[in-house]
Amino acid sequence: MNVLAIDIGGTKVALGLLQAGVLTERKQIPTPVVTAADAFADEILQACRPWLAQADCIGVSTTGVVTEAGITAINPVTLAFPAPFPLQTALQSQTQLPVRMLNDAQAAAWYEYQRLDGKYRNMAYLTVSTGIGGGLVIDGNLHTGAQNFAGHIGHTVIDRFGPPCGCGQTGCVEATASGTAIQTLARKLISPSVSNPELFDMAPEHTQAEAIIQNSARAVATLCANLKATLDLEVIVLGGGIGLAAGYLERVKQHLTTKPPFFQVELVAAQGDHDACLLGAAYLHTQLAS
Ligand code: BMX
Ligand code: ZN
Repeated sequence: MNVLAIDIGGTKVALGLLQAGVLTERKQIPTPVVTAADAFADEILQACRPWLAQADCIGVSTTGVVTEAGITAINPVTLAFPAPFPLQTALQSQTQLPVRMLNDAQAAAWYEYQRLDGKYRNMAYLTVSTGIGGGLVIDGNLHTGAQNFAGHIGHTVIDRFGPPCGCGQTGCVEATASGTAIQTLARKLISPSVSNPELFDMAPEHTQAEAIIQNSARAVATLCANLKATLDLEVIVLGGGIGLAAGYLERVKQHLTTKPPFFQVELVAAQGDHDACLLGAAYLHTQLAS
């Protein structure tokens, strides 16, 4: 079976064609800035038109909560869709192909769980990227909850005196530790034009750059400890542009070692690397029971 996989983020959309489970084509486009789902679907499909004829189905992973009505941002600052955004219906009617859609971190969690080959039954995938997202596998089942909201751990409050979050709360982990939060701090404290990759490059010789990254890693370690206490997980898989940046995982592990033993949990990098969510989108058709 050939799957057209689509991963929608706040700033970019990754597209891939998987043939017999292997990613044979991949490209990336900026997230279209349109308000109608039909126009959004059209722009995405234009970008992968040559692969479409070969696709038997479409799998979509997206930032935001996915319900039957469409996609709804929890943090509208990172995704400018009117909610609910009926993209699944739009893709279906423009292609006549079966379309499945899930939150990006939930899709990646299920993919990473399969890649762990049955070694664990209880795990979470945690993405530290534009936002902070999560997906949970409990007793071998993807846990999406009553409204598909389960796993939105970026919006658990870590510091009630912390920064305001786009979700409407104050002091969420996402507002403290995400790529967006890191960039905001770095631009305020170091230079108005510094990028996150530059910040990671300069960290070994720049105390303030290192402190900003450590501040994020410390918050993510606390999040991991909270997850361990809530769900008694065996492993947490870390992904996302920040999560996979050089030395980030090691910094989180270091902070986690300061927690009492029951709160510690194994931490590993996503095997799908930067494509965990894209591969998760394809897996919605091949591995996830409907
Ligand atoms: C936000 C939320 C989650 C998402 C997470 C990571 C929105 C638009 N998104 O917490 O649904 O999983 O960000 O998203 O509210 P990413 O775009 O950083 O990968
Ligand atoms: Zn929040």
